[in-house]
Amino acid sequence: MRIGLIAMSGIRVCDAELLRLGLTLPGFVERSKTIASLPSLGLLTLAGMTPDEHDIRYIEMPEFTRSTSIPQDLELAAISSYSAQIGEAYALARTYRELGVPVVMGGPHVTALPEEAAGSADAVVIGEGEACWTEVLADCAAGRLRRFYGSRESPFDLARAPMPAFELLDPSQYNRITVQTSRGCPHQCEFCGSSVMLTGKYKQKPVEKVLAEIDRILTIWDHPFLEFADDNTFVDRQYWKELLRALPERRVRWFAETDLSVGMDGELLDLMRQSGCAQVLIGLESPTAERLRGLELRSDWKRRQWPHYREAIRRIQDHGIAVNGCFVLGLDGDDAGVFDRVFSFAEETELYEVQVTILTAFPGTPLYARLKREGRIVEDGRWDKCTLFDVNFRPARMSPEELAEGFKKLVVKLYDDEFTNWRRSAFRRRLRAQGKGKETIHHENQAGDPGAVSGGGGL
Ligand code: B12
Repeated sequence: MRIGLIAMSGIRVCDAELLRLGLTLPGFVERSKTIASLPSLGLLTLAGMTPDEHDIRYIEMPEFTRSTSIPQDLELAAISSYSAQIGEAYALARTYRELGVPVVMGGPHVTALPEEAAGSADAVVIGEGEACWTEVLADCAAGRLRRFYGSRESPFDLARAPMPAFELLDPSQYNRITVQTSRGCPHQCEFCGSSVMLTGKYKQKPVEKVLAEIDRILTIWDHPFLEFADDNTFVDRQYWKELLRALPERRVRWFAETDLSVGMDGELLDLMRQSGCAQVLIGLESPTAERLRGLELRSDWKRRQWPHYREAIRRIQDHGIAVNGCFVLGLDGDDAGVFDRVFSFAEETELYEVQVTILTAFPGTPLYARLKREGRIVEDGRWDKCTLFDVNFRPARMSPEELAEGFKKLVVKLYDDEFTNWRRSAFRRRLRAQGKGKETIHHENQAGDPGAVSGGGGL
């Protein structure tokens, strides 16, 4: 079969003023450019396990309207999308069906709402695609696609993970490549819409498989920048120490999303730095201890870490690894004072990078279920608002408008050129003071400018 693997790969913000600001604020623009060039690892992974008899094409679809030209000669359209672009993904699916091309859809959004997706697609894959992809292909070839495949309850064993087909990418179009080492996260935050949506079980890919993926990437890109696309990298420190010891000889630079506990392990931080870590994104969530209470479903781990926030950030940055501190605005205890508190925290801790997002109720999350019960979802079904920058719920101690306005003002202050440069030079100054200036680090591990913006990421 001729299969089109179609990634809905746009970056979305509905709020027109925020969009306008995003286009002018340098800090915002730089980061958008960096992250917008990530390929769909989900589809590349499925491509990697597609039998050779099929002809596969990887297609990026940053936007779709009725006038967008699309490849017509497909025998199966396999579409991947997150919530924000799902409306366009459904419209694309319906267009293909009108052309007589069968459509299969997958991803966290359709996993949460399979019936909704089945209104536009022939088949919907729930959960991890690897578990049923070959069955979908066989059924499609035989003309007997079922409406639903897979489930969240039948997890895929990552020891059987296929090699993603990185060779489908045009190397000149991608400045960073994703590698996944794990799925799920022990913290179980109420709002999380990441791979915890696909599988309830935390699991890791064997180290040798991860290294094999990096080696494959190195056959295509000379100096790749890797983004570990885990919900929470470094949960298993022994696993990571083993992996990191094998990285320096591969001379890659990399970025990961994690929690604050890395800051407490000096050996891990040394290994991270020596192996090319440029930046870590850390879900700090709130500058206020009390806001962290009840954030996680199982324990109050982040609340208990709060007294160590400042020290951990300092220790990580003192290792030459930039911290991208991530805050969620609009948590139930947040009032209009939260915006100044986030700004002051960033200033006080000299965070190299700051990411602020608005609390977002993604369908399928415990947060969505609770807010729905409490009658606090605004315009239910407006999935295009699931951007992390638009307000799709009624905050407890502010109006939706106050949250949106306060957020925009904070964004302007945080990404202001002067403040951004001040934070970055503070980071470099501290490193120089310790004799770990740019040249030293560059010489040590070819990692280049520590924490440079191209090393950033997130979302
Ligand atoms: C890389 C990334 C991106 C890349 C995406 C590249 C791409 N086209 O996939 C870019 C930068 C473009 C991006 C954009 C956005 N992102 Co993003 N992104 C990520 C990130 C960091 C990693 C995702 C990843 O690679 N996962 C690993 C792969 C293997 O998993 P997967 O894609 O889910 O695929 C598996 C299954 O879902 C399934 N599957 C998926 N697709 C299909 C299709 C078929 C046919 C089948 C059978 C199976 C299948 O099988 C796969 C293998 O098991 C995550 C955060 C994280 N740490 O996970 C956020 C994340 C996915 N992004 C998020 C968001 C909000 C956005 C944006 C809205 C941001 C914005 N304001 O623009 C946009 C959304 C655009 C859209 N299409 O809707 C949210 C999504 C939440 C949700 N449930 O919708 C996440 C979870 C981050 C968060 N903080 O909440 N993102």
